[in-house]
Parts: sequence; C-alpha cells; structure tokens
Amino acid sequence: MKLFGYWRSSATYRVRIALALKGLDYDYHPVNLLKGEQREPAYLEKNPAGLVPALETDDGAIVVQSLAIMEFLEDAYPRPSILPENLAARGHARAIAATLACEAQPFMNLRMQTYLKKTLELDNGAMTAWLDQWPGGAMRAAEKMAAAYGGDYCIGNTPTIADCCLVPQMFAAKRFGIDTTDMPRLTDIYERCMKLPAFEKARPENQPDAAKGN
Ligand SMILES: N[C@@H](CCC(=O)N[C@@H](CS)C(=O)NCC(=O)O)C(=O)O
Repeated sequence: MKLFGYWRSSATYRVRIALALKGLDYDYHPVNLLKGEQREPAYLEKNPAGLVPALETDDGAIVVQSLAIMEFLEDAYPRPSILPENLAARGHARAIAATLACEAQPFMNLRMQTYLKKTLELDNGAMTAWLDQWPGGAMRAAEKMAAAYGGDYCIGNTPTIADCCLVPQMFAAKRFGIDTTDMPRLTDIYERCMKLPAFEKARPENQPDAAKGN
C-alpha cells in the first residue's frame, strides 16, 4: 500500500495510527501542503478534492477520505480490529470519530485558515474566537460523548477509530492554541494513547517529511 500524506496533516495522522494499530506496512509518499503539491494535476488524479490523505491499495485502487480509508483497512484487515464488538459501541466509536473528523477538523484545515486570514482578513482575536466556537465546540461535544463511557480509551479499553481521530485533533488543538482545560476525559485518553507504540510511530515528528523547528 502507498499512503499519500503530509506529516502535520491531522487527517493523514489518523490513518497512520490505524495502519500502526493494525501492524500494516506501507510506503509513505509525502505531499507538501505548504508548497501546494495537493493541487498539482498528478495528485488531483488521486484525490480530486486536493486534500490528503489518499491510500493506494495493493491492487492499485485509490481510497480517499480518512474515515473511509480507516473503514477500508478494517474491512480488508479485520484483525486487530479498530472497532468495538458491540454494535451500539461501534456506532458510538464512529460517532465520536465523525464529530472530530467532520465537525472539528474542517474548520482548521489549511485552505479554511488561508481563506479566513487572507480573504476575510480576520485578526488574531477573531481567529481565536472562531477556533473556540467551531472546532472547540465540536471537541466539547466529543468530550461529553467519551465521558459517557468508562474505560481507558474513548470507547472501552481498546483503541478504536475514535482514538485514531482524537489524538490528531488534540495535537492540532495544541498547535492552534485551543483551550482544552475543560476536556479532562479527552486529555486523559490522549495522554494514555501517546504511551502506546502505534501512536508513537504515527506521531508527526516521527515522519520522514517532518520539518524541523515547525
Ligand atoms: N475530510 C478529509 C479532510 C482532509 C483534509 O482536510 N486534509 C488537509 C490536511 S489535514 C489538507 O489536505 N489540506 C490541504 C489544503 O487545505 O489545501 C479527510 O478526512 O480525509
């Protein structure tokens, strides 16, 4: 398999965690977002949305959208699983994953940030308010969803697709200065995940394209 991504992309980070939890090998193909490589014709053939990640399977098929990629991995390589056994718990794991991937991260991605700063000319105060309102609001919803469950991770005692989304979202929140002090359950889960080898392997700083000092 080939993973097209960027070291600091939270959507790519989700997929790296899922691949590592499943113990799967892959070739990593960096797409430099700061240089605009996601909009070059060769990459747009893989993902017409101009976003990373994209996964090329061993058969040469391309799967895009991190949640779809993680579901593909789960279907293709079911063990170890990144979904709970219990059907309701599976639904809840997917719901937390979707809350973070669909309702928090899109408000922070590069093209959204560029539009807010350069086109709408929001100042730092307005940017902080935006981040607290939208990604922050979605994270506070995820905090309540995860708090409804016991266990070491978002849903129970095994990392799931929800944790694959949580860790990159916490990483991005720290980078953008979103206040997470009212998210004790998410903070606790994040810290526990970061002690696991799969999460360590997937860290942005440990990727070959990681920029030093950024
Ligand atoms: N819903 C997409 C989101 C992908 C996404 O937002 N990727 C960002 C990096 S985290 C990106 O490629 N941004 C490039 C840009 O904004 O130009 C997914 O989950 O894969």
